[in-house]
Amino acid sequence: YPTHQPYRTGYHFQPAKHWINAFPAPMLYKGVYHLFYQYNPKGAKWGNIVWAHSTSTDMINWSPRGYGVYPSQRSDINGTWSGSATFLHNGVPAILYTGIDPDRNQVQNMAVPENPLDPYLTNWVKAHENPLMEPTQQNRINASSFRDPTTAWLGPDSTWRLLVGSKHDQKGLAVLYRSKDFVNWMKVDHPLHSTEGTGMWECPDFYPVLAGAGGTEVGLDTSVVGPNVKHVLKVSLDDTKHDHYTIGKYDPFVDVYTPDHDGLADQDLGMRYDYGKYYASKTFFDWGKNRRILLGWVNESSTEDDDVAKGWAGVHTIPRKIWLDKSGKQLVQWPIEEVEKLREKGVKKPCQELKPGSVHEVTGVTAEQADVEISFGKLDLSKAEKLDPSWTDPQALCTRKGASVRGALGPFGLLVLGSKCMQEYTAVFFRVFQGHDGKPVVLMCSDQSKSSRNDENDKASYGTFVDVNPALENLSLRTLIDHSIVESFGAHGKSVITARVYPLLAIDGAAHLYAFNNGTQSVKASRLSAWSMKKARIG
Ligand code: DQQ
Repeated sequence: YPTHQPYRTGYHFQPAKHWINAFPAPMLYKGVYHLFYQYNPKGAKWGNIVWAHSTSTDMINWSPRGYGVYPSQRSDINGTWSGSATFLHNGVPAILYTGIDPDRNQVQNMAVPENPLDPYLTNWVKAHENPLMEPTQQNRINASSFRDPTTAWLGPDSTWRLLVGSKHDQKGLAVLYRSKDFVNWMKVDHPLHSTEGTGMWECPDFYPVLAGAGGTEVGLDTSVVGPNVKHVLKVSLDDTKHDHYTIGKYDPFVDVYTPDHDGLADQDLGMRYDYGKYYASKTFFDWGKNRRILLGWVNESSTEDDDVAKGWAGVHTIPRKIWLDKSGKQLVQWPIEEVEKLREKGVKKPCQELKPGSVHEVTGVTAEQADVEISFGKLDLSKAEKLDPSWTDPQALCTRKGASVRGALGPFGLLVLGSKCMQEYTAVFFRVFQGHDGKPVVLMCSDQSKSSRNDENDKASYGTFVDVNPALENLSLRTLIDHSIVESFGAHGKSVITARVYPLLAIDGAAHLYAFNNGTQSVKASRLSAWSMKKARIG
């Protein structure tokens, strides 16, 4: 593989080479965090899937541990696909995962640690009862759409429950199973949830969140239920490659999950964790710090030929803490605090006015490997552009109104991975409109259209509306920049957009960072802090 690798990350996890996707069975065990990942040991395209394994004590620096689960028995001989870990009553984790059998059917298997005293969980032993769940004539399960078992949770009847992703025609399904002993699993007649027209549900995730008055960031173990608890159901839509979630009420006595919003629930795909490139995510409860952690996979936006040439594909986002917003209507995500240990040399700018049409370089940090926080002062909404009622699709709006299209209140934000003369840059910004009811509408965009002079890359723009009122509070943006990945958090993590970019000029120490305002109204950058980021150990 080429020695010149301008797109390899400095602090986002990726293995030394080859293809990765999805992070099954994350967990904290005996003080050690475990990261497994779907891995092709033979190349930079998907295939030959095994579980590679790395461990960490901070989820930022990782040590490779060989393979955790790999094809070795009849029920997984053609692949060991995604799955989850569950802590059993003895405190030892069991992994449930999808195996591809000799007939290429998808079946569910179990593996347990060979030595529970080993904090690194180096070797896994497969259950001789495998497969534990399989498609049969009676259960009418689609044998090529039956995968990715969730972490199991315990019901009030001391029985385990779990979900397996599936579909029936185009109806996405979260198939529900129950077991008393974790080995014998019975399919329940009704799925926990299903939605017409959504296609295959990969990597389902189902977990409780605390709905405290005023909001709380405390995470919950997967089996917790109670009056102050809501549940999140996330599914990864194979047809669109996006992770969608709903928040709702789960009744453990009848095993029914009801999403909160009324009306067209059946067609409503719910919200997204991330409005950029982000897929096959998974959460786990970190009992060490009482938080729920979200891990996600970000695929390349380059061509397959480019991936093969550079010898690798796929990176891991910085793990995010995830919790229920105080509105109770959406989740909030924030990079784990441990990433801040990588911050080194930093710059802090005092309150600065960004005049219409201005671009301000932020110097003094390594712009291709940085963490940036900027906050904009309260805005006078009487100056905002009116939102056309037909502009309901934020991604289409970001595509139509990119960073170079002048507005009134915005576009303002950051230009990252920019070249010296601005032939290349990725723009992450806000644009504020006045809605038809007079209320503010905040659009957040990540505009990749100028990110590289190489037009072979997918340079689609991404966007989302942000639930914040910038007349009443500052509008904040944090962006983690790492060579070819740009992770942006709007309004303290209410909206997240991740992008992959491949500049030709803004590499190898030649990347620049700017704050900009391309609106007709001045805005105040009330705070701007930026840090160079140290390299993490990510092998
Ligand atoms: N791909 C895996 C599946 C999962 C999907 C196979 C997510 O288990 O459904 O690598 O990328």
